[in-house]
Amino acid sequence: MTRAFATTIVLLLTAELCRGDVGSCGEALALDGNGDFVVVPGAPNLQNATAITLEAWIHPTSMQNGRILSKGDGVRATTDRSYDLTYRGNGTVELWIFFGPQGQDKAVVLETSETIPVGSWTHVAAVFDSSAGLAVLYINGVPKVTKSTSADGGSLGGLQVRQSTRPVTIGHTPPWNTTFVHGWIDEARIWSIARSQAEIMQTMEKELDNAPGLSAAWHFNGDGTDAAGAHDGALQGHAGFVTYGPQAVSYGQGCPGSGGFVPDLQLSGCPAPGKSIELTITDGLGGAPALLLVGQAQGSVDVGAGCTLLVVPVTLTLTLPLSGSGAGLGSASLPITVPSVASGVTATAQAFVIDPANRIGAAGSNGVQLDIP
Ligand SMILES: [Ca+2]
Ligand SMILES: [Ca+2]
Repeated sequence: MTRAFATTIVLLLTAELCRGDVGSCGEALALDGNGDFVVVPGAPNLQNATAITLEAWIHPTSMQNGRILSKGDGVRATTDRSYDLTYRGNGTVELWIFFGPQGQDKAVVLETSETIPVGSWTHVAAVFDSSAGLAVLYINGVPKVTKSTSADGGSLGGLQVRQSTRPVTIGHTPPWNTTFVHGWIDEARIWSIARSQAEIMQTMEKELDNAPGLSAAWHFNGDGTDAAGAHDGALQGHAGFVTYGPQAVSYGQGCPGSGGFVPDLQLSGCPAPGKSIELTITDGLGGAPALLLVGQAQGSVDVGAGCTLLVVPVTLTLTLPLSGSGAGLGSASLPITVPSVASGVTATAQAFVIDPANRIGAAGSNGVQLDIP
């Protein structure tokens, strides 16, 4: 498997580095299921009457009834409500949309038969399109429930989403204490358009700052800021943030070359199958070649002059030219798409920069270990 990973590294040397990691790696809103949520002041483009799309990633810690995205008082079909995207204590997902003025008993309810898992990420999306007369509930980009009629049997065509006076709330609908999400939410978005399945799938794993029809996008990367507009969220209770996904770890000691500089090796990105990572060497001798050693376990073999081989066994050696010139000014980056066949693999890497200032003819970097889930 490691040899397959190494071979694929060679094949993908020129792979484009893309950012598309939400749901695999990142930072998310963390809610403890009791009093924690985010509140966003209401605005017309958070409840567009004729077309709306709601999206979020949800990672329940335990399964209890939880409101992912809602706008309204959560009372009845006739009260001050626009919509609720929610899941039940049994894990089924529901979309409720309310139509017309308050007092009118007009709603559509979509409920999945399948359930979302505890302890892993699921993408949920809900679309209402008045002109098409359709409401669709998606799980991981796949339409699961589609309806063309409201609960009273009338057509959805031409209906208008009720304009609630309430804020948008993420992770809860106040004041109901049985609606707190216990888990993590990432990349919640509200659109003023009805997005297609293709559009949902194209962007579900990406962070979006701006796009036509995008009213709000909460990345939850350490705060409740809306990246798309002015709909910043305020954290309530003990709402906080969590970093999720696999992380590469640095280990061992490098050894110096020209000017006493020790090359540094770092891995950034999202080290999960199908995702993009980047290995970067810095602080080497500019203009010199670097040998990147790839292996499957940490090693500690004294190779002299204070240098240690940190990768054992070496299954692949790549040569990377360092840019720049002069001691400590050389750097190089290697973008890699992690292949799906690498799932479950441990990979290690170390760089040696060819450098006559060291008695063994090279300066060594620290090691990097990556455990691919
Ligand atoms: Ca995030
Ligand atoms: Ca709490």
